[in-house]
Amino acid sequence: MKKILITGGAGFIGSHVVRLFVQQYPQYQIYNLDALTYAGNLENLKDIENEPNYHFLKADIVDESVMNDLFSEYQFDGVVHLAAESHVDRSISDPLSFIRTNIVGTVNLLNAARATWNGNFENKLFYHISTDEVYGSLGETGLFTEETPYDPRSPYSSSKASSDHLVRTYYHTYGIPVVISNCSNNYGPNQFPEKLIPLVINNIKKMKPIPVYGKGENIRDWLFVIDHARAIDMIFHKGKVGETYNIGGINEWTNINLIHKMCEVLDRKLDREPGTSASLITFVKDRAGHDMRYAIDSSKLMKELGWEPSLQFEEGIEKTIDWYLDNEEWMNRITDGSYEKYYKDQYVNR
Ligand code: NAD
Ligand code: TDX
Repeated sequence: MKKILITGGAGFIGSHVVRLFVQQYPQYQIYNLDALTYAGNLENLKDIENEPNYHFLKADIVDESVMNDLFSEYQFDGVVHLAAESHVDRSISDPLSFIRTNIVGTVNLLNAARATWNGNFENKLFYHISTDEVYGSLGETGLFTEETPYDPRSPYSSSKASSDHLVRTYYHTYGIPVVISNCSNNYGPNQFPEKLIPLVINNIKKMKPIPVYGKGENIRDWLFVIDHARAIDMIFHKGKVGETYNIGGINEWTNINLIHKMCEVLDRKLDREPGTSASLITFVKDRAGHDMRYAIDSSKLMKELGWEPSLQFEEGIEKTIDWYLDNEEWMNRITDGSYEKYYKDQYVNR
């Protein structure tokens, strides 16, 4: 029986990965390890929390001795590592917490796996989940491939790039079986409303200004979160040890076009006059060091493992908007006092 540790499983992407693994692999024991920071929310997993193969461990990956103890107690065979500080704007105001969790936390997990596996790597795997932001920023043309040199520009992306390098180092130096994937921007249910898409939905619903950084011309490549979770499943089971796989949506949008698209859908769904939501668009000071364009070439993953996105964006964004409109209580519970303080510091007081 396989024991799989999934870190960060109470967060946005992690909750979809935990659900998929718990439901698809009843023969595995799934351990969701999460510190439950502001971004972690066990409500995201309510529907599967009583499954016999699901277990929750509240722990902080920055705590070295706790990581060693947990590995030695549970003897995990596989790790899917998603726990991270994930928001670029927060990394600009507080870089050190990103260094701690994303770099030190990842090394703590690698060390604990190394000590526990003790040179016996049969059927063992350390799978590190990363981002396309490690590659830096693209001009008008071209795509990030697995060979694109790293050029991170924010404290967040530097901390993720550093963790990617360390994971590869543990493969080359200590022989730990590792695999890495770098994915583009995700969207879908359960995403914390500090990120663009849920923030726009929430603000339109409440008739609050929609803050657009700079001119809104920056481009992101959006992928539905369940298609990312499906890719993670495939890479975990069929990926080649030591390899890296890029995952993307083949779906580039300028921020301003994406926001206009969402305004149209929300005017229709909320029965408002066309143009009501767009009137909330407010251009604000640009993000420091704002990367211009991300776009991913996923052809390696498509050719070698047979992955492709299952959802067209038109359908994915409708589904996502419906989910947020149907789950008002979820949004109200997480946009509490600490969210309001973050929001004011970010958009009102700056
Ligand atoms: P998220 O912020 O929604 O969730 C992160 C989770 O990690 C939370 O549950 C949080 O409680 C937990 N966590 C944070 N610090 C921890 C610590 N010290 N110890 C234990 N748990 C801790 O993030 P997300 O958007 O779901 O991203 C998950 C992973 O995917 C991250 O590694 C991120 O870099 C990567 N990624 C995200 C995207 C995206 O678009 N969101 C795209 C590509 C890659
Ligand atoms: O209020 C906003 N206004 C705005 O114009 C916010 C929150 C964002 N933006 C812009 C900045 C970006 O160009 O929208 C774009 C998307 O911003 P985010 O949702 O913050 O995502 P991004 O910075 O692209 O990073 C995301 O994708 C890669 C995730 O947060 C990362 O964890 C992931 O690695």
